[in-house]
Amino acid sequence: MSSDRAAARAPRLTLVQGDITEQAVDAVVNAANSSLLGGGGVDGAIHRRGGPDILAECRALRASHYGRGLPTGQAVATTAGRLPARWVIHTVGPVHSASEDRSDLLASCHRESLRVADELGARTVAFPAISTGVYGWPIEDAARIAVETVRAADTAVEEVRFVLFDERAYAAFAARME
Ligand code: AR6
Repeated sequence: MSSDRAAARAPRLTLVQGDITEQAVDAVVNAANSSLLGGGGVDGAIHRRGGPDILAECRALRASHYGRGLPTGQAVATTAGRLPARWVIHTVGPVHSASEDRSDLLASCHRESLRVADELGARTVAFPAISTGVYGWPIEDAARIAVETVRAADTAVEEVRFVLFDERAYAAFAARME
């Protein structure tokens, strides 16, 4: 199937301006880094609000499966601690590069997160604007990749909620979803 056509089981896309740690969904996606051991932005907020259980599970995943860290573009789940969600799906976005096209890796974050969501049986999944903070990806381009990839996904997830922190990011995603 071509990527610009909606998949047979494509999820409903919704948009919220707000904080991803406040979303009552089955799974929230974390814009993590390869270490899985926390950071700033979304990652910092999820670990702060979710509490120490998430970090403990991340450490266990490092020890059992990802001794060298979670590769960019992949995704892995933990429980969600005190967040009003059941799971956190940690994915590692690419750092934006002016000299190299890393769009496939950003698309992969969305595809892999939905694949993990399907493994978990999650039906509602909240995504932040992966790579658009510390990792420097221009918001309009990130919105294009995120919306196209999720629309083309073959998944049992029923709702994908994009949660955008500020007005500009919200506007970029809203424009793409029209
Ligand atoms: N809810 C929703 N969106 C948020 C929140 C929040 N609570 N906080 C920030 N954003 P970033 P990245 C927005 O930097 O670019 C971390 O240190 C933010 O405005 O969180 O993928 C990790 O450990 C931006 O639009 O993720 C990695 O080292 C978007 O979320 C690195 O940053 C993503 O910003 C990952 O960088």
